[in-house]
Formats: sequence, structure tokens, C-alpha cells
Amino acid sequence: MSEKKIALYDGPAGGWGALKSVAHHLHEQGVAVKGAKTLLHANQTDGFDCPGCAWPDRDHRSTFEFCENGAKAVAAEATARRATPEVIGAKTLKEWAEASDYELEATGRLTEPMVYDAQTDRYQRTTWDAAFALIARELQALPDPNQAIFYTSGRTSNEAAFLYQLFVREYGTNNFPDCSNMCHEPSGSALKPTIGVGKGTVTLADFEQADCILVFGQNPGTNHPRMLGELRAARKRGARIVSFNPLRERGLERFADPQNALEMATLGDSPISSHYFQLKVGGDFALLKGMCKRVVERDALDRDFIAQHTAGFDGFIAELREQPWEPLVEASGLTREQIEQAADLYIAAERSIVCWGMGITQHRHSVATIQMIVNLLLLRGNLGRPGAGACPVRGHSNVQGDRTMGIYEKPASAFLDKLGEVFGFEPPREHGYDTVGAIQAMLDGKGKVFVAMGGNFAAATPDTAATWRALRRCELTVHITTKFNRSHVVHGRQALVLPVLGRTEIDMQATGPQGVTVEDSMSMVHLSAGMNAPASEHLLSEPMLVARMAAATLEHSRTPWLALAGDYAAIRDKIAAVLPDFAGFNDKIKAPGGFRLRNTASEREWVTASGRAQFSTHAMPTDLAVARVADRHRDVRVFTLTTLRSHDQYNTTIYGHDDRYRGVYGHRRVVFIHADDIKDLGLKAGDWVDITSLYCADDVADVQQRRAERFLLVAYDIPRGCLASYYPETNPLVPLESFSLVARTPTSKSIPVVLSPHAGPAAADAA
Ligand SMILES: Nc1nc2c(c(=O)[nH]1)N[C@H]1C(S)=C(S)[C@@H](COP(=O)(O)OP(=O)(O)OC[C@H]3O[C@@H](n4cnc5c(=O)[nH]c(N)nc54)[C@H](O)[C@@H]3O)O[C@H]1N2
Ligand SMILES: Nc1nc2c(c(=O)[nH]1)N[C@H]1C(S)=C(S)[C@@H](COP(=O)(O)OP(=O)(O)OC[C@H]3O[C@@H](n4cnc5c(=O)[nH]c(N)nc54)[C@H](O)[C@@H]3O)O[C@H]1N2
Ligand SMILES: [Mo]
Repeated sequence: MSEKKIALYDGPAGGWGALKSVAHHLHEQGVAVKGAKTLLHANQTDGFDCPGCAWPDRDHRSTFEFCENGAKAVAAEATARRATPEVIGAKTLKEWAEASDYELEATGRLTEPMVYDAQTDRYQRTTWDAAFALIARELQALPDPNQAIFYTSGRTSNEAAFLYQLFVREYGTNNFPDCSNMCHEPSGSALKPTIGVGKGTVTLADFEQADCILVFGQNPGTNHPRMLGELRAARKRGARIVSFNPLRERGLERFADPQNALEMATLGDSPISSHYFQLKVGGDFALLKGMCKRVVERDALDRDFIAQHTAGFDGFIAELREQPWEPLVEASGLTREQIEQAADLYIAAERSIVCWGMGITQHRHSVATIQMIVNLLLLRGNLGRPGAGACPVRGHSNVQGDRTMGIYEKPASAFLDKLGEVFGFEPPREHGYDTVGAIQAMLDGKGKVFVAMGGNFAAATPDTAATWRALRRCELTVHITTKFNRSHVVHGRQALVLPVLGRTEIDMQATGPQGVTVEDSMSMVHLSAGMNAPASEHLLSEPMLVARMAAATLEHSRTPWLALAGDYAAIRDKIAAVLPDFAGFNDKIKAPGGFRLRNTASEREWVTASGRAQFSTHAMPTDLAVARVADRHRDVRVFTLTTLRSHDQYNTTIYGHDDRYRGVYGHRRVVFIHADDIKDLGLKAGDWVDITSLYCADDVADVQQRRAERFLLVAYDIPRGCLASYYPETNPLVPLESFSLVARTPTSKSIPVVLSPHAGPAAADAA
């Protein structure tokens, strides 16, 4: 671990620091040579899709596109370390429970299937046949298939996801919680009824033509580094880049492109944002409504578009005119002049794109906020024409594709009809559990078998204490995974850990080496093929694992499971038979870079109830948890805590303990806070505090308390009253009952909390 220090970083994002960091991580993972060779195949026409993020590749370049955090994701998978049954079995699970998330994953790639042995409290080696027999026995023993829950994380390929949802539906349930429930679910929920597609409408070509790109609640310098290349190019052309973020994020300010020889040699860099608005955490709805108000007041409307393509305009502007400015100013944390300035930048542009990330989605009113983004776009006809549109920037590299493949707890009946017809069975119709619902069901004893296709449910989900109780109540927990993580340590009465191939590895089946497909954030579907030798000879591919699990469990299935898993082209033919947009799938992916799925909104065809793009009217929310808690606790200072990613992690996978751009080294338990707020608390930067979250439902008098201990106070450029800290360490503070309306996404970006000095020896130790 690096030396612990807090030291302001004043360089650009990217640059030599990024190259140095990659060299360090490759070395750490023991993959200096193989890793470097592997990196050169990331996002190449004949290579694998980078497991880092869902940002699209520019026409699958023939030259290697450098990305620091993509490189770390690849290095983490291509690591030389091996978590054999001997390594994992050397400790009891009670002992493993003491290890950090970092230490768990640092054991390396899992090599063989393992089963939990309650007698010794250890995982031990098992065979694949025994593992599938155990799963089959437990699933068949359940009196109701709805007692089984099947989670998916977003790295799973289309082929694996399609087989997985088919298996689960033939088994008899729609219980498909997935990482999307905690991520961009509100984007889909907001977009589908308003513009007819639950996805973004733009492509990279639009980024070349936009005059104004608005970036809300997103930190691309860390989470989508390749996006900085597009933003930088746009800025160089003279486009305006307008950022809305409570924190000043270095990646949104300045960037030195490692691709650019001159910038690297001269230590030069390029500005990214032309304008930066540091609004309050959760202030976006008010800000966006204010921007819409200004657009209407200035009469800067595309009246032809509104008349021809939209519905609900009159109701929307009538309510908007009634909306006083004062509450908008108060809730946004910006001045009226700033809100007007932001709107004027938007008005001045001929073509605008709005991008957003988790800073928008993980709030109580996220769906309304995203619909306010849609309103803003509709007012000026910024949908369905070049250089304009909506751009929710997805997280996991195939999270969008998994949904397209049917990983959804509320499937459309047309999809189920077709699935049943193609495979000759009657799919279940009842909607299933999402992530919050699944935790609740396990807590209530209604969910008894938990199967996870990737991910780290125990660490990624809200309300850690409740989630762990839920998982521990299960009869059986099954994790299909590449690395050892928290979810394997917090297990059911019986437990299996089943290791699979990663994307960078050669996937050899009966008919030869196989490629899989993924869909990026801009609906481009393309092939991905690994080139490294598998981490162990015992690994199964995800499609083969699902096929064998299905063949063992479903005695009357007519699906040729093993034949499908022996030839992924055959799976793709079935996908094409079920999903009309995939007609000719196997031919289409032969084109370098693949093909784009049809996006009706980008053609100005509106597949909505009214047949038009829909304005949505939303009043200012009055039911905010922070306000409710502050009202009941007038004697203490209630802060709004937002939880985010450091530069050295991939969700729950912790690569290291530095957050270079925010000046944090060797620490993860930090809380960013305004210097004046530290003073008001009678504390100083460098002091240790405990964080207590307070939560009360609308109609309940009880205030629930949750606690996470020992965080270092870091003075930071963040609005007063707002705090930021890293996830997953802060997940114990997120109440299970607190989620966004409609989408049910945990509100991990607006948690009411109070701070208190940490007493006890740990503070001294850690400092
Ligand atoms: N290297 C790396 N890449 C990743 C990931 C990773 O962990 N590591 N995760 C992947 C996944 S699954 C996802 S979903 C994406 C996540 O990518 P992001 O959406 O960038 O995720 P966060 O780090 O949660 O950061 C959200 C940003 O929102 C800001 N923010 C916080 N609260 C608010 C608010 O109320 N309003 C506004 N306007 N801004 C706010 C924060 O300051 C931060 O800059 O990245 C993907 N890519
Ligand atoms: N407080 C708070 N909580 C959050 C968030 C937040 O911003 N704040 N963000 C939320 C978001 S946006 C998301 S997407 C979720 C993420 O939730 P998850 O998707 O469940 O979590 P990850 O950390 O991405 O999962 C990492 C694990 O995936 C496994 N894995 C990696 N590659 C593969 C593979 O190729 N195959 C298989 N089978 N397994 C693999 C490894 O075991 C690794 O440990 O967390 C959410 N939780
Ligand atoms: Mo995500």
C-alpha cells in the first residue's frame, strides 16, 4: 500500500500519472509482459471487449486506445495469482470474514469449483457434476420456483445472459434482480414512457457534431476515461462542455491525452469543461426545472418540433409558469443567475447532448429528474437529429445487453410469448423480485436459493447488515465468478463458488474457439474473443456453466442445452428467433465493429402511449428524507452524504488505496467535507469521525439509525452541508427502504447523516 497522505493534486487527468499507474498495476498482478500484450487486444476488431466500462469504441480502432482504468480491469482479470482450493481452504470463513475486500480479491483467479463444508467452516474442492447435482436437488426441492432468486451483474455476455434467462424461466420464475436495479434503472424507467426507448439516443458521431455537451453527475476521468477523448475533441472544435457536479472533478477540468505524443512530451494538457456548476447534492431536479423555465421564459423553443412530435406541452409549461424561482434556487444550491447562465449556454447551442451518470440516478426522485432532462431536450427539439440527444452513460460493459437479452424482473408479454413459442414452454408471467425486493424476500424467508451470475451482491447492495442477514438465511447460495469476494464469505447454509472464464481468455468448445457479443452504451453490438490461455484448465465458460446447470435441473426441457453451449452461433440464431432486432445476427457481427440496434427515438418515431414524445410535469418534491430527518433533529447538523467511486476501484473490486485526482493516498475510509463545516463541528481536517445515517419513512415516527465507524475528515471543494465518501464502505448506511420512486434504485447518493468524533484506539492505529 502506498504511503498514507492527503495531498491536493494539481495536474491534469490522464498524462504520465496514468501510464505510471498502469505499469504499477501490471507489475502488482505479475503480468507485466502477458498483460501488456493482452492490453493491445482490448477493443480491437479481432480482440476482446474491454471489461472496464460500457463507453463505445471509436470504430474498433486498428490502433490501441490507451485507457488507464481499462488497463487495470484487464490486469485484474489477467493476474498471475491463483486462488486455488488450497489457498481459499487454508482459512475458515470466520477467518476470511476478517479480511478486507481488497485482500479477498487479491487472492487471484479462482481455479476449481468449491463447496462449503460446515464441519470445518471452510470451502473445499468439489467436482462440477457434484456442484450441479446439489443445485438441481435444491431447486427441485423448492415447493415454488419463486423461492429461487437469480442475480446478474453486467459483465455477462449476451449469449450467457440469454441462456441464463431461458433456464430461469423454464425453471419457472422471473426473479431477476440485477446490478442495473442499483444503477441506470431510473434512466430506463424515465425514458421508455417519454421517448419510447429505455436507452440513450446518441452515437459517437453525434459527439462530433454537438455544440454543447452537458454532463450531469458523472466522473468520466475515472469511470469512463475514453469519454474524455470525445469531450476533449469537442472542446477543441469550440463546443461547450458544461459540467454539473457538487465536487470539482479533475477529469472534468483538465486532461492530458496519453494518445497525444505532443501533450505527453510537453506535459501539456487540454481543458475539458468550459463551464462548471457546483450544485448541491440532489440539486439537479430543481436546477433542470429552472433551466426549462428559463428556456420557456426566453421563448427559445422549437415550436415546429413541439407541435409535430410531442404531447403534454401545454400542461407542462402551465405548471412551469406557476413554479416560483425561490425554491428552485434553494434546492439547487446555485443562484438564479447561475441557473439562467446554464440555460443560456444550452439555448445558445444549435445541437446539444445531455449525458448523465450515477449522480442523477441514485436519488429518491431520479426518474422525475431524468424526465426533466427529457423535457429540456424536447423544448428545443434536441432529440432525433444529428449532434443532439440523450446519453445515459452506462456502467458495466454489457449491462445494457443483459437487459436486451431478457434479464428483467418485469418482462414484456410479447417477449415471453415469443420465448415460449421458440422453445416450446409456458414462461411464468408473474413479475419477479428486483434487487431490493430480493433482499426483502430473503429476509422474510420467501427467498431460499440465491444464484449469482457474477457481481458481488453482499458488498454492492444497500443496508449491508440487512443484506448479510438475508443471504445467511438462504438454504443455498451459488456464485458464478472469476475472483473470490465478500459474497462468498457471507453465505447460505450450503454454498458453492463456481469459477468461470473471463473475457480475455480463449473459450474453446466442441465446435472450436468461441466469441461472445456485447452491447455498449450506444446500442452497438459486437463480437469479443479472448486470446489468453484460461486461468485454469477446470474453468467453464458462462454459457456452458448455465447449460450444464439447466440440463441437470430441468428434467423435461426440450432445449438442446449442451449443443447450444457447444456452438455460440447456435445461441445467436435462437436470440435472432426471439428478438426481431437481431434478425441476421450471425451475419451482422461479421462486420468490424458490429452493428447498431434500431433506436426508434433517434429516428423520431415515438413508441409511446400517445405515439408522441411526452413532456412530463413534476412538482418540486416535498418528501425528501434529509429534510424529514432535519425537521425531527433540530439539535444536530444533518448532512447529505453521496457515495462514489475512487480512481482505484471497479465497483466492489478495490485495486488499490489511492484516489489520485482527489489527492487521497493510502486511504479509503475518508469523508470529503467543506472546510467551514469541519470548523462548525469543532473538528479539524485529519480528525476521525463516525457516520450515523438517520432515516424515517413518511408516515412513521421512528427514526432508524445505521452506523459506519472511523472515517478521516478531508477538507474539500464541495458545497456546504454535503459530504462524499466511497462505496462500498458506506453501504451499511443506505437504508433498504429508501429507493427511487418507480425504479426502486437505492438512494445511495443522498443519505441523511450526522458526524461524531470517533473515540477509541482504532483512530490512533489507523492514523
Ligand atoms: N474505473 C472504473 N470504471 C467504472 C466503474 C468503477 O467502479 N471503476 N464502475 C462502472 C459502473 S457500474 C458505473 S454505473 C459507472 C459509474 O460512473 P459514475 O456515474 O461516474 O459514478 P460515481 O463514481 O458514482 O460518480 C458519480 C459522480 O456524480 C457526482 N455526484 C454525486 N452526487 C451528485 C448529485 O447529487 N448530483 C450531481 N449532479 N452529481 C453528483 C460525484 O461527484 C461523481 O463525480 O462507471 C463504470 N465504470
Ligand atoms: N453505495 C453505493 N452502492 C452502489 C453504487 C454506488 O454508487 N454507491 N453503485 C451501484 C452500481 S452502479 C452497480 S453497477 C453495482 C455493482 O454491483 P455488482 O455488479 O454486483 O458488483 P461488482 O463489484 O461490479 O462485481 C465484481 C465481481 O464480479 C465478478 N466478476 C468479474 N468479472 C466476471 C466475469 O467475467 N464473470 C463472472 N461470472 N464474474 C465476474 C468478480 O467476482 C468480482 O468480484 O453496485 C451498486 N452499489
Ligand atoms: Mo453501475
